Formats: sequence, structure tokens, C-alpha cells
Amino acid sequence: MRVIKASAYRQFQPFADGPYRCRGRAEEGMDSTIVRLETDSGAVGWGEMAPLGAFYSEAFAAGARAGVGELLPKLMGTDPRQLLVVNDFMDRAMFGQPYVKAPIDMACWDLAGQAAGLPLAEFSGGRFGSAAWLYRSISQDTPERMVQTAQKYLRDGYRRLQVKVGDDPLEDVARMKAVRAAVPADVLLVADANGAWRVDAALRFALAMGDADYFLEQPCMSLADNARVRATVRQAMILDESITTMDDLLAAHQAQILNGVTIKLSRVGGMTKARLLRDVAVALGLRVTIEDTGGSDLDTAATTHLMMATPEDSRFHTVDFMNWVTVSNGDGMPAVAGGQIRAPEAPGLGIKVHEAALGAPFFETG
Ligand code: 0XW
Ligand code: MG
Repeated sequence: MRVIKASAYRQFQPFADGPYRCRGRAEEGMDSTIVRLETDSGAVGWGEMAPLGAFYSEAFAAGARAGVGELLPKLMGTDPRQLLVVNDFMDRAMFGQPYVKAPIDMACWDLAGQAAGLPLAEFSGGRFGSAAWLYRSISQDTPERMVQTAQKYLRDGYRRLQVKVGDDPLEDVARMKAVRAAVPADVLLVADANGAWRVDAALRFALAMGDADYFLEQPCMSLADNARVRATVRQAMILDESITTMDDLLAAHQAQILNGVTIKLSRVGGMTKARLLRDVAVALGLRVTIEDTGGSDLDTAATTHLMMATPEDSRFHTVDFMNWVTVSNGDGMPAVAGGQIRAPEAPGLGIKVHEAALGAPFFETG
């Protein structure tokens, strides 16, 4: 099987619940890059990558579009089923830029799963259980409005909430305490600072929160700063933004900072690299969240498959981005129920893409 044609599309995906605010910035939606690979066997594979604006990570949408335009012509003639070979080739052809490679790698996984006749959960090692927990993120706002959002998500069936902090620590305490007081004790809460605090702010927040029941996610950006926070905070700590490579994961584990890790496909370079990090995190006894920066059905299918292929004891939770935005890019994701998500049963990603709705590609080769 050889790739003979590649196209890339742009899809704007407005947030269903209004602008999403974290690290003091707001975005109206996701500017998604969608890759389509066609092979000499007639099989078609799809991949997606959608950054959160340009401020959240190194990824930015115009960079993704330029990057896939640079890489896709070089991939003509390669066998998409040989995932490690494809990744090695991409890493030699382009230094870094993991978010550019993520949607291409995803489209190769889609083709490899289809060729094997297996959904990606099974193809990547096996489906553990039938569903994975989801969290919903509560965008930074006044405590009152954040409580309203929390209550809406509980009415929708979600049982895990991520409260965006990383702002003035005492205002963040008011946000967390308001949400904690408004939801049942068994609703799992995460305070996610997205690395925005300095150590003093993280410590003020943690001290004022006392023994409240919550997980702390990425209080500061650097390993050294998070280690200083860890020394004082008793709550379990998850790292997200600062874990990009295997070195990052091992160093954080060695520093005894970590209870869990959030693996975003576009930050680490796609499903192939995410799977390796996931397997090592599981072996280290950590809790794992598989997610991404954004997207719709295609991206959600990919993260759900990898989450389902993670042993249940090691899972933290994942996201249903397809329900965060008002546009879909394909059919096949089972409906979310009871705050849990299931992966498609059809081979590959299992998503039938709404090709016509994507409009004309911004790039084509082959
Ligand atoms: C909640 N997210 C997955 C959505 C945005 O991409 C940021 C990210 C996070 O971890 O904050
Ligand atoms: Mg996070």
C-alpha cells in the first residue's frame, strides 16, 4: 500500500458554550487542519489537528497549514501502515514541529487500522472495558458563572470537571471553592493552571485550598518550579504542558512530581509517539489522560481509541471535543452517555467524514 495523493482542509469549529478562556486569553473556536491520504489500493485515511489559538501551545493553525504543505509531497509513495517508518521519515524530513506531524500520523493510523480490519482501539493493543470517563473544562470566569457552567455540565451527565485557574491565586481559590461547594462530593475536580502560575502564586492557592479534594494540574510551566510546588502540596499532581518528550516524562517521574500525565496528541507529535509515552506512563504506575488541544469527530475518535486501549486502572480521563464545538466533521462517534465516551467499532478511526462539508482543500499533492 502506497500513498498516492494527499489533501488538506481547513475547518473552523466555533465553541458551543461561547468563548473559551484560559491563561487570560479567549478563543471563539478551533481552526482545524484536516489531512486526507489516498492510497493506491483506493483506501482513504483521515487525520486532524486543531490548536487553541496561537497562545496555548507552540502549535498555531497557519503553522500547521504551512507544515503539512511542506511534508505531504515528501510522503508520496510511502507505506502508511508502517507507522514507525513514517514517523522516522517525518522526523528526518522536518525538525520538531510535532503538531504538523500529528494529523499526518493520525491519517496513517486510520489507514493501518482499516488495512488490518480493526478499530484503532483493538489495533493499538486492545479495548479495555467499554467506556472511558470524560471531563468538561470550565473556562475562567466569575465564580458565579463558573458554578452555573459546572451545574450545566452535571445536568448533561458529566461527573468530572476541570476548573481553569492560573490567574490571581486568591480569585482562583474563590473559583475552586465555589465550584467545590456547588457540586456533589463524588464529582472529581481538577484545578488546571495550564502552567500559568509562578511558584509563589501556586503555593498561595494550594495553602488557601487546604485539604479540599481536587487534583492539581500543571501549576507552573517548568519542571523545577513544579517540583518546588510539589514539595508543599499534598494533592495529587498531573503534568500536561511540560511533558512533550520521553525525557520530560522520565525526568518528572524521577523528581517524584507526578501522579498522572496528560498526553496531547498534537503536542507530542501524534498517536505513535503518544502511544509510546502512554505505555511508559502506565509502566511507571501513573494515571494517563489521552487528549489533544482541540478538533471535532476525527480528533475525538483518535483520542478515544488510545484511551480505550489504556488499562482501566491506569486511566484518568479524556475529552469529547466533538461536543465542545458546533460543527462535526464526520459520523461514527457513539453518543456520550453518563459522562462517559466509547470508541467507534468500525475499522481505523471509524469515522465517515463529511467530505463535501469540508469544502475545497487548501492544499493538494500527488
Ligand atoms: C482543556 N484543553 C484540552 C482544551 C484546550 O486545548 C486547553 C486544554 C487544557 O488542558 O487546558
Ligand atoms: Mg491541562
